[in-house]
Amino acid sequence: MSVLQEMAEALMKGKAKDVGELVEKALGEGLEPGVILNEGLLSGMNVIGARFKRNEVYVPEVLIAARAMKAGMAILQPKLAAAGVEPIGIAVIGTVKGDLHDIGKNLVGMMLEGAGLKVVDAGIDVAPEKFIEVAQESGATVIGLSALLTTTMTSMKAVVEAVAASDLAGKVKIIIGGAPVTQAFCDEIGADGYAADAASAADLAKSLV
Ligand code: B1M
Repeated sequence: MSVLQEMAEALMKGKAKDVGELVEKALGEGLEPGVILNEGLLSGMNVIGARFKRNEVYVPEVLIAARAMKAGMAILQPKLAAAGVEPIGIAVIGTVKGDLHDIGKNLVGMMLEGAGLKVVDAGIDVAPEKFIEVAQESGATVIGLSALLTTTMTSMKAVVEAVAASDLAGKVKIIIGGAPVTQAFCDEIGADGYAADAASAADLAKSLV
């Protein structure tokens, strides 16, 4: 098995220490940082994402795989930057105003990172103007909104309207999700996309950037 296959396997099993060591080994073998990212780390994360969508693995497995991904990225990130490998996009994510639920939002953030985006986490209970401020500061190409309460879903509409009225209009795509959110609601408020789960959110963001 190649070092990259070993890395992908270790990531899928959530073996963070092994993933870190295998990234070091791959770099030692002279592999390009971009190749290590795409064919090692992201390849493993893509498999986890697909299995999660098919309900073959659950939230804990995704979280430990994401932790292993982070361990690998901690070593790889400076090499990627030095090699001029850019993230495919920048995503600001947050749970909307009035809503404190963050487990799903965090999972979405990890999957977006796993898909090759830089993720800026705006946190929970985030007001529309805060989303705009963080998106402007970070040069975001995607804003990801999470809501778990029927009462806070309406805050998503406020963000869509605030973005449309700002200088970000036409420059960022807004994606939404969370247990009570639906495609019909997405269409109603004019967001750019809805995803039912974290892996689908990563696919959606990739297709939009
Ligand atoms: Co809350 N809560 N909660 N809660 N809570 C729910 C959501 C609820 C359904 C429970 C129930 O009554 N059966 C209910 C909402 C009812 C409704 O409005 N329809 C509810 C309520 C009412 C409340 C309070 C109002 C309770 C109270 O105080 N009376 C209160 C509200 C506080 C507030 O936010 N202002 C409250 C508080 C809390 C805790 C603080 C105790 C805790 C949150 C802890 C935390 O997040 N750090 C909590 C929890 C844990 C839950 C449940 C049990 C679990 C939510 C969760 O984390 N799921 C939940 C009931 C349930 O779902 N069984 C419930 C796991 C997570 C991985 O899934 O977040 O759905 P989820 O994310 C998924 C997808 O939805 C999607 O991807 C994720 C992974 O696949 N997704 C996106 C999420 N965001 C996305 C964004 C995207 C794309 C996909 O694009 C950007």
